[in-house]
Amino acid sequence: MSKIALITGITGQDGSYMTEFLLEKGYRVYGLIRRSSHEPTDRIQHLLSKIEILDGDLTDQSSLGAAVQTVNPDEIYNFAAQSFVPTSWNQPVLTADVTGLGVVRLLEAIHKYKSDAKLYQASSSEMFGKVKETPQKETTPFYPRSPYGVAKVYAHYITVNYRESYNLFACSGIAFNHESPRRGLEFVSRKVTHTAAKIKLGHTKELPLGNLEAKRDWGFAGDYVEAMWLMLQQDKPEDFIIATGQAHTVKELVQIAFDEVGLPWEKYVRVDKKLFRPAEVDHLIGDAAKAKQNLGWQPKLSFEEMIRLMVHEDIKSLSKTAAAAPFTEFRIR
Ligand code: NAP
Ligand code: G4F
Repeated sequence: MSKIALITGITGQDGSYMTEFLLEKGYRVYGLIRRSSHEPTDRIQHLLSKIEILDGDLTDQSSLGAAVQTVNPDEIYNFAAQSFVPTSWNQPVLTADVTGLGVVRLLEAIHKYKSDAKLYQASSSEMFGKVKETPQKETTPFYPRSPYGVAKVYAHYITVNYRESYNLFACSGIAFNHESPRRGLEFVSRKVTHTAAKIKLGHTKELPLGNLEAKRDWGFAGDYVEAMWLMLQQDKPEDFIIATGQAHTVKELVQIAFDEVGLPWEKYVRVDKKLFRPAEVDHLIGDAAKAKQNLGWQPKLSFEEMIRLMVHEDIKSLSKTAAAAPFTEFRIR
């Protein structure tokens, strides 16, 4: 019998990679999608005929209860969140509601309707914020630096609490930044690769950025979903760091992307103070020794390979779009 998985945030980056991963393993996959006035399924268009979609929202208790009852899942992957850190200063209450309280709503639904389902909660290295220890481990204390980070700390501890209170198989992956050609355009990796590709194709002339000195431990989303799945295949629920163990600055990211398009980055990058954050997370680097030892997991794609791949994919897709429908500037002229 096929296992059944319910994925929240299935339209996002991780949701799309996890769907592919689980379908390959023979799972029946259900995805929860919130109501939208437009079609949000571009990342999973190629998978729609193989999965089932339910309406639901992390801010709505009844829709989560109904989804868990309808699907009766063996495994639940909770990727849904307001996941962009700068937005969390503009919309702190919404971020707390979706990214924080949304998790207790989901835990309540599981506790009530399917208490033997296994839950993966998408915790974040952003919880370490102003870091207390380097590299960060499962035991490193949290010091979040954004409303998003604070909401994720709540989500993390409420997951631990439901595990300890009700014996749920609920665990968190404390994932460090992970990227891919499907990454949202607002995150720095994709902003850089997409804009470098646009500059190469002559569609734009500059790349405004914030703090070039911030360091992150960037991995590939396609590698990270395997670690998340492995966590739910263990005998007991535990939390794990998911990271590469290597950190790079935003400037290094820029240098690789512009090297891939064969252009000098200094000519195009403009530092814009408006893109600096009210409180920055300067340096994140994870120690994934526990995941390596207990799950037998390790990342495969290197940072440099991933950035070059992202640039390549951006050039490919931008060239296709341009060929299909010339840019407005063209048509006006
Ligand atoms: P993402 O691309 O931003 O996807 C977020 C998903 O959440 C989208 O499918 C979005 O739906 C959905 N969503 C937002 N608000 C919702 C609501 N109220 N109800 C239901 N669904 C809602 O994020 P990602 O990069 O895949 O990350 C997945 C998860 O891992 C997130 O929880 C994120 O915070 C966490 N995380 C990510 C990283 C990383 O580096 N990528 C690292 C650590 C932790 P729409 O398509 O309708 O917007
Ligand atoms: O790509 P970012 O926006 O990712 P950030 O803030 O680290 O958050 C991501 O990773 C977290 C895991 O630690 C996730 F939980 C979260 O959901 C999200 O996926 O920014 C990375 C760094 C920051 O230090 C930022 O200040 O890049 C710096 N940066 C410099 N210029 C910029 C820019 N970030 C963005 N988004 N845009 C810029 O122009």
